[in-house]
Amino acid sequence: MTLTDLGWNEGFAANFAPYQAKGWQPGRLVRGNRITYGVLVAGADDLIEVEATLSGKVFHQAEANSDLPAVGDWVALAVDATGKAATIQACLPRQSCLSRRAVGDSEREQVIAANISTVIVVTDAGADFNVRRLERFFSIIARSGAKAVVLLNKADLFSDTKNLRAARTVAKLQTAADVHVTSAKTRKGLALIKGYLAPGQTIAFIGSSGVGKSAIINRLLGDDSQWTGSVNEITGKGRHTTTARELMLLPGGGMIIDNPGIKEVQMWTDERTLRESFSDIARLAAGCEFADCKHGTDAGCALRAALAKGTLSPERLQAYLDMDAEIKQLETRRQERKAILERQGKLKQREKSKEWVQFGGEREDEYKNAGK
Ligand SMILES: Nc1nc2c(ncn2[C@@H]2O[C@H](COP(=O)(O)OP(=O)(O)OP(=O)(O)O)[C@@H](O)[C@H]2O)c(=O)[nH]1
Ligand SMILES: [Mg+2]
Ligand SMILES: [Zn+2]
Repeated sequence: MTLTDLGWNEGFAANFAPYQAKGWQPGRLVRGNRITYGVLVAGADDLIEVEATLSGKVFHQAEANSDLPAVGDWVALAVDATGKAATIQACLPRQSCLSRRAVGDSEREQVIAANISTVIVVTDAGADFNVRRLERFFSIIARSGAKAVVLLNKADLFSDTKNLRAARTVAKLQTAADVHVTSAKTRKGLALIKGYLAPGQTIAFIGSSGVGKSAIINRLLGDDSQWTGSVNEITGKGRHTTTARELMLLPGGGMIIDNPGIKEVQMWTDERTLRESFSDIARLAAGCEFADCKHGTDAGCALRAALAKGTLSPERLQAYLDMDAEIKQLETRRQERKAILERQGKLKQREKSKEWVQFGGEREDEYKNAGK
């Protein structure tokens, strides 16, 4: 396999040119924990994974968490003379990026995966099914630049009618999304996922914990032992919960990023993406008889007509009507965030240098040497 199989293209190559001149190597980040990172680079005859650390410069220049390298990023690596130690010297501009608000730190953006072509949201027709959550997912996916796909997994647990009804609801929520009914257990629908996996393409899987993201991925990886292995090997009970994000290359080409389940319903979003997620209704509302129609009891309301026809669901209409309140909330949060950032402004530099010492001061030297 080559860098092209990993998704390398002309755009990345153009941005890499100045780093090439420094003798650095391009690589794609496959896992990372902020201390060490796994990066795939071109070896003598195949891709090889090297362990890399972050250069002091990249760390210092990051103004937010989202500026730090994330899984899926293309980076410039300085490999030392031994060929073993590598430092990440720069992160190439992302061609797409899926991000949300960080858990427990609601005001900071967290990158879920970079440079992805497709985002697969896994849910089921049962208790996990939640229209509002799906709308949130659609809005962060719309902002990411990737294609949205929804899997109604665990189809074996529900009736065909129930699966199909859920699928239709999703299709109405987001007409641009592909919707499939799947079962990791019976393999139903799994062959369709391969259609999103051309060489160089990257799929990110997201969805609540326990919906079957890893089970589906294990099937695609051809690792059937993992199906029964969903029982925790150490305690012998419970299931294996994904704790780290990881990019995996599939034997037949294409890449998959598994993610820990998203437990937080509220995600980072902004007014623009929120409005975009309702653009179909906004267009419909343009057909209301009165320009200031409240879509309640007003005569000639196009939305109520659509509701009556069944082409618009009551949940989606309500979400649309709640949108202004939600935008107001977003604005309040944004202002709070600004105030916090300003207050922290003075402390920031001091904290950074403190953090950097904990990080390991020797890296600065590595960076300097590598840069020569
Ligand atoms: N019946 C049935 N069970 C499934 C299916 N897919 C997954 N499961 C089971 O659901 C449980 C959770 O599956 P995982 O693949 O670990 O879920 P996950 O989405 O990766 O969860 P996190 O890693 O916590 O985010 C496991 O016990 C699986 O065996 C399915 O299609 N049908
Ligand atoms: Mg998992
Ligand atoms: Zn109206």
